[in-house]
Amino acid sequence: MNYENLDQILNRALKQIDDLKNDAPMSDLIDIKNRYLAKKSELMSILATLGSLDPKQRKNVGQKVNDVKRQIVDAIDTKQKIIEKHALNQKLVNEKIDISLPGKNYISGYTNPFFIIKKEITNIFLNMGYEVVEGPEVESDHNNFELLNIPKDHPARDMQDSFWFDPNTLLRTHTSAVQAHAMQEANGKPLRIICPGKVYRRDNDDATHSHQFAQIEGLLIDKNINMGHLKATLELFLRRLFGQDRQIRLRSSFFPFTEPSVEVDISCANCHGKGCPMCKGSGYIEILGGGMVHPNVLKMNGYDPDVYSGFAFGLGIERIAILKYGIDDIRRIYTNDVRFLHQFKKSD
Ligand code: FA5
Repeated sequence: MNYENLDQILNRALKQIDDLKNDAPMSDLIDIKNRYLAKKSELMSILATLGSLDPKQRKNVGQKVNDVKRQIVDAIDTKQKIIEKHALNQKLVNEKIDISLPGKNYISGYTNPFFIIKKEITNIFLNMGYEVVEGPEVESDHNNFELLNIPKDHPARDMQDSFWFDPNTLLRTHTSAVQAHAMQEANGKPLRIICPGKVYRRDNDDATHSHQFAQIEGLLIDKNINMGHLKATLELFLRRLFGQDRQIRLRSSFFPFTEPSVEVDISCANCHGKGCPMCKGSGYIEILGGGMVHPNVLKMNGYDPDVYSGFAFGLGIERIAILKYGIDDIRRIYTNDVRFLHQFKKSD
């Protein structure tokens, strides 16, 4: 074996490595590496012939080949670092950030007034010792109407036309439907719950009506409960929500599941009961319905009406939001326009 050959290989390899420009693609360096160090390269084929040499020659040639190989490997490593460093510097120059440019102004969302009011109402009742209970939105006719003392063909059904799946299944028309579930689960024991949730009615959408809206039902059952408890509870609730100076007024009304039944009005924030355009001259604004749980409802749901009595009430969350924030159209609550939501930043 001729050492000159090996020197030639080394010189050629070092020159090719050296000639590579700093911005050369890494694949060019890999090509050189394959050319000189791959199994079938000239240098490696010499290694393969070592076995046929006599021992002395084998040792000398072996050392020389390894020496050439190490020098080529070192040169490739050094070049690789140079190419990588160059590429990184190039990247840093190209991706330089001009921090003097104005930033992007992202508009963040704000809590919808619906959720602000729902949370406020829920917290008021939680503080009064009520528990939050939920029920299904797809209900049976039995729970939505019959167990609430609204038998088939009762005219009160007309006020709450709904979306039916079949003659016995519908989207619930009010959260009062949760009453039956809760009472039967309580198994004749005292009960103090609120039930927030979506309800559905075939109402035409306008500024104050939506075909899908949300209610909160309240239900309290215990011994010796009377109208005074209902009035005091609602007064406390409405004053906490709207302010201590607000007066409430109970007007007699009708719901098949409460007897007596009431509509509850709150004194107008604008005129404090004197009468103004906002309250259409009456001084009061209607806010919710309620009453004493009808003995039939107690009986049908497992309570002895001679021992237990209770009150119930139901309110529309969106309507309360409209009143509290002076919103002109219920549909604004559903469309999530950022310009509308932006006004509720402080309440967030
Ligand atoms: C009821 O739904 C009774 N279940 C409430 C009740 C519960 C009475 C327990 C007695 C005892 P009413 O149909 O009035 O009642 O509806 C209650 C509230 O829901 C209304 O005061 C109003 O705020 C709201 N509401 C009714 N219809 C709509 C609608 N289409 N869009 C938005 N809110 C509505």
